[in-house]
Amino acid sequence: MAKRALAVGITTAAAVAASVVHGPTAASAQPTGPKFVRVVCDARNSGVALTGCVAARAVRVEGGPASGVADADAAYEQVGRVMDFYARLVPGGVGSLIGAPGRDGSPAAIRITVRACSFFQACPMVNAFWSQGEHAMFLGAGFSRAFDVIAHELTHGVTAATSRLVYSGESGAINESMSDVLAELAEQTEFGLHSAWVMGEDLHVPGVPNPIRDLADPTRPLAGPGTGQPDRMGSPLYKRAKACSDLNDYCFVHRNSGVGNKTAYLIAVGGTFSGLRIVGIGVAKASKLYWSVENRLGPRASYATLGRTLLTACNALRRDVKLTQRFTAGDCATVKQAARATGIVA
Ligand SMILES: [Ca+2]
Ligand SMILES: [Zn+2]
Repeated sequence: MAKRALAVGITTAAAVAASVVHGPTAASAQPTGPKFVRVVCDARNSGVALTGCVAARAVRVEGGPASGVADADAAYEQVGRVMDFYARLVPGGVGSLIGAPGRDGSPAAIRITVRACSFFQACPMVNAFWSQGEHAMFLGAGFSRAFDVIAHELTHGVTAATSRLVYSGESGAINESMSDVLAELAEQTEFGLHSAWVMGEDLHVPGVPNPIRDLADPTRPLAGPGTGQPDRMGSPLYKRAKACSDLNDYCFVHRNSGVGNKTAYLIAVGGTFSGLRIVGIGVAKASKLYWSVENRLGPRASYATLGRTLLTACNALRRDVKLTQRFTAGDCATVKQAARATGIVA
């Protein structure tokens, strides 16, 4: 169990089961006031059931005083910054999309349990995951420090309420990639370019690779020999299996996400890859592009679908005259070159 967690990075089967069973929440109408409230609970590494993080049991609630629990206060701040990022992309943000619906039009709750342990892993839990069924994030001890990990988990909530990418096979790899890509775009938007396109660089938890994944060069074997990710279709690192289950990480979703990650890196930053020279469109435009893609993809998308959708989304953004940074033909040429370089567009 622990081995799987280390090999695959930041999510668990529990999160998947919850999102598949319960599905996304319909957005609730919230005409005024804040669109979400944060509710932070502390499981103190005690292995409590992963339910019931409500205000009465919380160590910190929206607008309330700091808890004094470092993990709880860090998570509160980090989730706020992730929500800020999404509020830049979509009017009103994503609180009503991913949060537990409040009563009588009160704001949706984003529930975060820190120092959490699950039935699937020992305490302290060396992982983090999102449960769409609970509208809640669960962070093992120390995981609150990593903004990109928190943004990754919260983006699973966004994905479950938008594209609903099935967490298995190629659509599962794209689901994972959307979490990495939007997390990294969020981190660079909120904190600048310090993080160099890697996931989990602020994690200092024994047994967890630092970083966990590299979007600029997914092929780096960060968790030990043989753990590199494919950076293009046709890579020998792309892993396939006949049947997908939790035993093979749902057909290697954390492995094959490398193709999507590399594509996004080339789109945003650029570089020379597969003999093609690509001029990046930057973090701001890439964020708009991936938000649009997240809303255009369907549950069974393949990498070929992602390639087509990136082009469609870019061309639609070109026609959007309200954008402060207009998309150009050159931007969409970049998107196409990047997608060709990783082989998701012919
Ligand atoms: Ca990062
Ligand atoms: Zn994930």
